Amino acid sequence: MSAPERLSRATWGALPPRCRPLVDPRELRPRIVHLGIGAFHRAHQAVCTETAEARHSAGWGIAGVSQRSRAVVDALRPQDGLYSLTVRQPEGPLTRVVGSVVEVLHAADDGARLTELIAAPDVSVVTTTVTEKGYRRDPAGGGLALDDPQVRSDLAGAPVPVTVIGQLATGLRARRHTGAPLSVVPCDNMADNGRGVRRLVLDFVAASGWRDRDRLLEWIDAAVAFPATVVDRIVPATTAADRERAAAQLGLWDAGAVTGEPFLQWVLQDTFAADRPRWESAGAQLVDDVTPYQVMKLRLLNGAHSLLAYLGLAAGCETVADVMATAWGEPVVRAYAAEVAPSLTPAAGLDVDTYVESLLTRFANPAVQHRIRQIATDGSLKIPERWLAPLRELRAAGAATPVLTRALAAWARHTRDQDVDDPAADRLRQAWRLPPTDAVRAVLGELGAPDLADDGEFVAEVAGKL
Ligand code: CS2
Repeated sequence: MSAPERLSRATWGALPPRCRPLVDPRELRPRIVHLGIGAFHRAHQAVCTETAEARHSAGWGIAGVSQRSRAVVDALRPQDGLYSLTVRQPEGPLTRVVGSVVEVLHAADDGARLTELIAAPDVSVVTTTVTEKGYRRDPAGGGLALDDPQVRSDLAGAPVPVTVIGQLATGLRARRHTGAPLSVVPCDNMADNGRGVRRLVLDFVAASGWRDRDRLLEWIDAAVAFPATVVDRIVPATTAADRERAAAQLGLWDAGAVTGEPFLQWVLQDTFAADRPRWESAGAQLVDDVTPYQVMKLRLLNGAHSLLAYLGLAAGCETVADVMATAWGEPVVRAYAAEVAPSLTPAAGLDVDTYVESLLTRFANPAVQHRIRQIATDGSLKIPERWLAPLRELRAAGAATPVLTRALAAWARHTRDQDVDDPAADRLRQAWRLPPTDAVRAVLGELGAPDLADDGEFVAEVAGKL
């Protein structure tokens, strides 16, 4: 059999009707710039944007920017931004093409176009999914890491900014001349992500040598909103087998295929500065305060994910569903949730028990094939969001935290025994040259948690569980 043709605007007419996009991409134009066009964006915000557009045609297309990988550009650009999403339902996969991405850029290669787009009045939303490490925060204070080499190089006036915050600041600087308001919408797993990213952008501008920096700071304050969001959909990294399966459904080759679980949640703080797609018609919730949703998602879903990942790797498991199929998988999630639940922010309409039950079902879905190695990456940046906040609050309230302590021990052991994929990998490896208790103190220090690292009793407790 000859290889199938590549998916693109020239070939999509050949798709079976069930696989067609909900919108005609020729009727869209870039009105959203998305920084970080990885699998998560394509399986989440891009899908909600497409659904909203299908219901209220207003031309909402996405210009997606890859930060590092040229592979994403090489996959999507020849396909005119088209790609397929396969929803991994337990009863069988469902594949269709998504039509909302209309332009694909590479941050370093297409820097001028990126700035032009962020400045364009027709663009009124910038969304981001660049992972925790993409923001280059100082782990101790949460401000911009001014000593980070790439931040330094951007601040020194690199012709094309390589950091996301540098790109945003440069784009806003150009936009100020149009006066058009903008909403910057971070979609990463960080508590208070709107305020956090706003601070980083302001830090960057303040530290820049730009002559117009004071006027720019004032304008950002007046015209740029940074709504906080909670995003949720489990999106495993795409494999070669996934691409083969997608091609079999589509009858066309799709180098940009992504997959995801059936569940999707998007909660947004309703503080937009300018026009946006009517995402609520695609199921998004617009609320005054995302905090209760954010805390619940980060501490329960992401926190349990990390716990399953580190315990599961030690036990030789491969996927989340494998861990859930062990005798201890479900009980450990239940024990973790029971311990963390008192630290959640109560809110009308949020039911912790129902949430935990739905997590257990989602984690156990064998069709999802979510590799725990993927979840275990970047632990030094994920753990503070997921475990340390509840740990501190619970300890301050005098509650016992045996599961969280065990979780930290599992992560610490992982940094000792496994090949760690983490920006702090070198320092974590070095730490294990010390005797175990000192090593635990050192790795806790890498989490930006001197309070815990200096607490001898706590360090001994974690070391005792290694
Ligand atoms: C996971 C998340 O990789 C990880 O760290 O915990 O990507 C998780 O799958 C998503 O946040 C689900 O919405």
